[in-house]
This record gives sequence, C-alpha cells and structure tokens, in this order.
Amino acid sequence: MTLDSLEKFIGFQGWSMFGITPFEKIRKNLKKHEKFFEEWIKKDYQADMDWLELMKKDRFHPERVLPGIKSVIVLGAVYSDSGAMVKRWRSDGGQPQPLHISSETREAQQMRHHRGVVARYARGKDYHKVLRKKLIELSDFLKSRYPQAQTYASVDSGPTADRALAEAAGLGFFGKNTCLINPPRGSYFFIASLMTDLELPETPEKPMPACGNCRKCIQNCPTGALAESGKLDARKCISYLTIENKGPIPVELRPKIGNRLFGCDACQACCPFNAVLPSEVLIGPLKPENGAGDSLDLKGILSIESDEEFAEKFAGTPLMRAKRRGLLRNACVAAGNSGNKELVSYLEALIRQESDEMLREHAGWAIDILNLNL
Ligand code: B12
Ligand code: SF4
Ligand code: SF4
Repeated sequence: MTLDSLEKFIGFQGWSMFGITPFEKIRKNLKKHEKFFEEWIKKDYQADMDWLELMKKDRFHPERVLPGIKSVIVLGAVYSDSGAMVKRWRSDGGQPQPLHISSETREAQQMRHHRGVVARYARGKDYHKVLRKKLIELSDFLKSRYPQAQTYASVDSGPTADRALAEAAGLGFFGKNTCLINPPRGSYFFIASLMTDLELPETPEKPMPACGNCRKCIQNCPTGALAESGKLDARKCISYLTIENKGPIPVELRPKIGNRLFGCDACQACCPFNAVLPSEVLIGPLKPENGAGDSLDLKGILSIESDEEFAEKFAGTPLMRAKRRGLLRNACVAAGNSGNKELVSYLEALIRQESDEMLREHAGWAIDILNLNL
C-alpha cells in the first residue's frame, strides 16, 4: 500500500494529522515513557485512577495487545477552532469577536457569565464513539487490500499511552503542560491509533520545536497542579476533580475552580502555540453545536432531578462521564464562585430534594460563599 493512497483515505475521513511509525521505533520511545510513568505513579500523582496502573503492562507493551504488531497509524482530530469560537460566543449573547481572538481573552470573558464552562474537548459529541467509528472504517480500508491483516483500534480509554505513541509518530512534542503540541495547530486535538501487523510505509520525520524558557502553563494553572516539568499532579487538577473524581472536591481547591463545570483548559488557553487556532474542526460531530456547547446555564443543571433527566439532556456527549451526581457537584462549586445571588434558591431547593450527602454538602458550601459575598 502506498503512503499516497492511505493519506487520501485519512484526509477524506477528516483527520487533521497523521503519522505512521514502525513498531520498533515506538518500542524504544515507550521504554523511556514507561520509566517516566512509574516515577509519576510513585508520587501518587494519579489520584484514584488505579486503572492506569492496572493497564500499565499493555499500555507500554503493545505487542501484548496485538501480537505480531509491525506498524502504528496515529491520528489527530482537532476539536477546537476559531470559527466555532466566534459562533458560540455570539449565540451566548456576548460581543462578537474578531477571528483568531486569543483563547485566553475569551476564557476570561466567559468567567463573567453566570454559566458553567465546558472544556473545549467535551463540547461536541462523545469523541470516543465518533473517532472509534472512523478507526474501524480505516481498518476496513486496510483489510479491503490485505484481508489477512490484524488491527487494534484505540481512542483514549484503550490500553495505550496515546501521547507517547503520537510523539513517536511525529504528531507533536510534549509541552510543559504535558499536552502534545502540534505546531502550527496547537494542542486542542484528540489522539487515536490503529495498530496493525502490516508493514506500512513510514511517514517522514519532522523537526519539532520545544517550550524553551516559557512557563506560562505552570504559572496559569489555577491550582498549581503542574508540579514539575512534564508531571501533572492529578489530585490538584481541575480536569480530574470535575470529571474522573467520584468524591467531594477538596474545600481549599473549590474557589480556584471558578465556573469551570466540566474539565479545564487553563494550561492550554495560555499556551502561545494555541494563540492562533486552526480554522475548522473537520469532523462534524466534534463541533460544539452538535453537543453540549461551550457553557451551560447553572440554574438548568442544578434543577436536574433524576439520572433519566440527565441522560435525556446529555446522552452521546462526554458529560455522561461525570454522571448527574458529578455534574451537579461541579455546578454547586461553580455557583458558589459565581457571585450570582439568584442561584441561592436553586441551591436551597437542591438541599431540600436531595438525599445524597455529598451534593447537599456542596450546595451548603455554595450558599455560605454566596451569602458571605452579599
Ligand atoms: C489519565 C488521563 C488524564 C488525567 C491525567 C492527565 C496527565 N497529564 O497525566 C486527567 C484527568 C487529569 C486528564 C486531563 C486532561 N486530558 Co487526559 N488523558 C488521560 C489518559 C487516559 C492517560 C494519560 C496518562 O497516561 N497519564 C500519565 C502521564 C504520566 O502520562 P502522559 O499524560 O501521557 O504524559 C506523558 C508526559 O508527561 C511525557 N513527558 C512529558 N515530559 C517528559 C519528559 C521526559 C524526559 C519524558 C521521558 C516524558 C515526558 O511522558 C508521559 C508519559 O508518556 C490519556 C489517554 C491515553 N490512553 O493515553 C488522556 C489524554 C492525555 N487526555 C487528553 C485531554 C484532551 C485531556 C484534557 C485537555 C481534558 C480537559 N480539557 O479537561 C486535560 C489536560 C490536562 C493536562 N494538562 O494533561 C488527550 C490529550 C491530547 C493532547 N493533544 O495532548 C489524551 C491523549 C486523550 C486522547 N486520546 O485524545 N487526562
Ligand atoms: S487542566 Fe487546569 S488544573 Fe489541570 S493542569 Fe491544566 S490548568 Fe492546571
Ligand atoms: S505554555 Fe509555554 S511552557 Fe506551557 S506548554 Fe505552552 S509553550 Fe510550553
């Protein structure tokens, strides 16, 4: 199979970038990352994401996942663009902004709204499903030429070290915020991979820049979660606290969360490599207008009474990961930080109707903070 025919198919599918790398090259890269990962775990930076360690062997030894593996196709799908930003901002009733407005400015503007902000990666449809479907189509394409070929597809939740694979395939470099950055597209992209036992042509290597002396992400992280260069302490990370964490949010971190309702973009929004965003999200379902959008009305979230009602609103979006309980917990924190007195009655209603102790405690905290600020 030629690189040209693969590139055509991948482009037709809407991926923003791709790289193909022989397994031998990946093996070397994974060795280095396995050591790094072990140091990270030793420091307890993984919080309660024990599944990461449980998957460790498979993540760093893909030959266990696909015996006979020879090549990996790593793909990137941009999920945030300048066009979508402008459109969403207007539909929120804000001032129209020029194209390529810096994402930092917009983030600051959103904080003034009494809404909860959804991180950019979670604004469209659930990327796991959308991208997995594309990987299966790509696998079918390979098998149409080589019927005996074996493949293994993975997006995020699979036993793969996605960023390390993407680095080896030339998709970008590791920033100090731990994200993989692809100049000139920035870091707002998902990583997906297709392993195969086919020997595919390798894509040419490209020179990559590095962060240099910049430390903006470390300085702008609201909770100080970027502990050291390249190491993130998930116990302090707002993305972890509002998505993966099933328990209460530590009281001392709540004021630092602001009105972030689901996930956090602060260490990417301030990054110079994201100052000019790509002009278009190429995979339609990932666009904010096809999912939850960029921010949600806190009154609406605090009023969701049942898991069924929650699923009706958010089925098929990444927000399902937090479940009703997690999202309402986050909404209480965002409400407490909003300075919006109107939310007190919604929080009081939640305490009256809710039997879940964690939610009642978060709502009580928010009321206290709002009353203190009267
Ligand atoms: C667990 C997890 C999280 C955790 C922990 C994140 C973390 N940084 O460790 C939490 C819940 C906090 C999280 C948050 C987010 N996540 Co997440 N997450 C994952 C997941 C499932 C595993 C990551 C992991 O193994 N972490 C452990 C650390 C040690 O590994 P790592 O993150 O890959 O980090 C590497 C770097 O630290 C690197 N490195 C950096 N410097 C140096 C220096 C040296 C010398 C060496 C050797 C290595 C090195 O080596 C590490 C090991 O490979 C991956 C998907 C996957 N299957 O891999 C997605 C993934 C990393 N997440 C992703 C996204 C989009 C996010 C968020 C942006 C979502 C949001 N807006 O809220 C934030 C970003 C926060 C951040 N700054 O990282 C994308 C990142 C895409 C990209 N362009 O980088 C991924 C790849 C999912 C995907 N398939 O698209 N995530
Ligand atoms: S996602 Fe937010 S809290 Fe987590 S490291 Fe980045 S800036 Fe800090
Ligand atoms: S903000 Fe600066 S230090 Fe952080 S990832 Fe971007 S370039 Fe690197």
